[in-house]
This record gives sequence, structure tokens and C-alpha cells, in this order.
Amino acid sequence: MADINEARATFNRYDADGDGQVTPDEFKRAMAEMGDPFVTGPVAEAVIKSKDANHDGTMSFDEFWQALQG
Ligand SMILES: [Ca+2]
Ligand SMILES: [Ca+2]
Repeated sequence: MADINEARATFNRYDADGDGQVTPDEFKRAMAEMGDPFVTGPVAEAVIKSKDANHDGTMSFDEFWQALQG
């Protein structure tokens, strides 16, 4: 998924309140809505933390995009 428009659409699906930052809680709820109820709080936190380049506890679109670039 190297298409920035697709990435933006995916990011917006995670970012429930539209503030441009995905919190672990938003990520967990988005995964549950997409049919993956096994992403628990600690798992969601670990996923967000692994992409959280500036360590503010949330994932911005830039951080998400960078993570997609590998
Ligand atoms: Ca948000
Ligand atoms: Ca961040």
C-alpha cells in the first residue's frame, strides 16, 4: 500500500475524532469495527508505539506514512 490516498483513507478510518492523531484506543476500536476483536488495549498500544516516531503516545499521518514506507 504505497498509495498516499489509500493511506490517507485508512488513517482517517482509524482517526475516529478526526484530530489528525490516532490514539491506541482509536486504533483498537477501528480494528474491532473492521472485524478484528482480538486487538486488545496492550496490543493496540504496542502497535501505535512501534510507529510513534516522536514518542507523544499517538500516531500522526506522517508517522503512519513513514511506517508504510518500511
Ligand atoms: Ca484522533
Ligand atoms: Ca507521534
